[in-house]
Amino acid sequence: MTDHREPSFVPYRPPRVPIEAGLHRGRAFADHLDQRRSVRQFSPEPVPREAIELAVRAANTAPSGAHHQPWTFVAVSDPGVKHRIRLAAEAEERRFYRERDVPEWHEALAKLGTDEHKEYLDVVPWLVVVFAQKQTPAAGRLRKNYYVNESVGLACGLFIAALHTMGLATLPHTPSPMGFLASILGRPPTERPYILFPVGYPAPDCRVPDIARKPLAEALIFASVDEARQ
Ligand code: IYR
Repeated sequence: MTDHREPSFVPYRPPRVPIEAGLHRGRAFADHLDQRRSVRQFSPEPVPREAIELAVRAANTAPSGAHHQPWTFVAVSDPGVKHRIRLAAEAEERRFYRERDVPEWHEALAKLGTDEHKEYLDVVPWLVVVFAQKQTPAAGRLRKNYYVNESVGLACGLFIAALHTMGLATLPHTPSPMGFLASILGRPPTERPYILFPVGYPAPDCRVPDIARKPLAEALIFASVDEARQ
């Protein structure tokens, strides 16, 4: 027996933004995001819990497959838990940097100057670990989720943008494999670790790799009907 809920609709009347004002805002928003850099040197200065709540509120607005919102954000400030995460992440990273035979990958990372040392995992005031829910317990059963990677990725993008708006920095850190995060944080088997975000202010002497964004002309193509037909 299938349980189809009747769709229910409410009015949606966002304020109409005049085109010039919209472009002005769009430019300011793109310029603002263009100032963001991923950071690996953080200040130990505290960050209020509300900042984490606000960033996750923003993330939680992401569109998602069937509106299942298949994410869980786990925020950690306890120094003992952060340290356990650091030790486990560094163990995985040591294997990656020293033992994994993926020369092309290692070469691609050379410009970032990364290695297995992840001191920032101890230094930052918060670690936020995002989990992707393959399934979600609902009404006494496991509900299947759809487009989980896309949905959680969209939520993470909004999370990063919200942190940047608050003057906070982060880094999408993905030690591989990340199973240790599920056991340290006691997450159920329906969830898999997706990205580990250290969150804090950049250190006063923070430096970032000297790399540039690709030009818009490479990121955006206005396809013409003629080209599309060929
Ligand atoms: N997870 C490792 C390696 C790494 C992988 C990618 I792809 C990067 O863009 C950066 C680093 C680390 O954090 O060092």
